[in-house]
Amino acid sequence: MPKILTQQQIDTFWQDGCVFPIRVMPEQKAAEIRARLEEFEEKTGGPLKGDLRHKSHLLFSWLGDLVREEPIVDAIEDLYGPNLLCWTTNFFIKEANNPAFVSWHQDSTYWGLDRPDVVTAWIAFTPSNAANGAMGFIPGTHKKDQIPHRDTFAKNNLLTRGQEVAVDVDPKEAVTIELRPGEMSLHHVRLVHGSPPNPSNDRRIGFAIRYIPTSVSQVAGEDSATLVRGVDTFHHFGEEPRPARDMDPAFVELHRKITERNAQILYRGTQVKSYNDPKALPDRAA
Ligand SMILES: O=C(O)CCC(=O)C(=O)O
Repeated sequence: MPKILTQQQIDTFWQDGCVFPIRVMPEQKAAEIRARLEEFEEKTGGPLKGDLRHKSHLLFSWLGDLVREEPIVDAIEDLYGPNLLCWTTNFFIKEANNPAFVSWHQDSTYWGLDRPDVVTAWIAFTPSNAANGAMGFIPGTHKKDQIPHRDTFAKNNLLTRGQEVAVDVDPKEAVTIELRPGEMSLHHVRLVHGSPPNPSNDRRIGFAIRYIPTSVSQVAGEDSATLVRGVDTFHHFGEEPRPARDMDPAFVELHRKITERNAQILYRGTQVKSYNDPKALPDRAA
């Protein structure tokens, strides 16, 4: 018996590789989360940058809470069972009237995980729609194997390497994921997806939480993850603690070490050494 998704939503996920919209919090709560983010950005002089966009659930207690939020984790359990890790999180922030975009890609390309049992909960903190650069996907592409990608390092691409699938994608086949604040979409790690720039007058803010069952392992280096439900009898990942307050110096240091190691996995084979490397754009996401 599923915990929160309907059987139809579960079937849609496995058939299309994506299911949406799923409300996981009231709009008001999403607005409060946005306000907390923007309060921090105001205090620190501008949009969240570099490694602060990654694994941010280790820096901010309200994101540490979010990755464990019951409706979100219930939905993941409906797809991948009761023992779950949050492998990473990434902010995808597109500023107003900004050329930042995400090329067509499969998430699995550089993540180094041993099998494609990974699902992203993409939570909208603002509306995300055709007018402000919402994500789109090509239904059914998650059933393909790993597709070759080319790295472009294109200036405005939000992906670490500006990677894109090395095959033609017909944009007419794409489905746009329209979300209200507080709704989420769930997408499979092999799904071909991407998003255009945001020409609107407000920011588009999404927070991607990557979940895996505890049996998945990392094959490209040492790695850590956050247990969000059940038990981890595999111990493939180092265990990450939960922050009790924002920007706790001990967590800031731990986060620095973890994201540096994580960047080495994602950027392996390139000249880039960390998310804060000048060769990596400061707003690069995943
Ligand atoms: O936020 C976007 O537009 C793209 C997000 C994405 O590629 C992802 O979450 O894997």
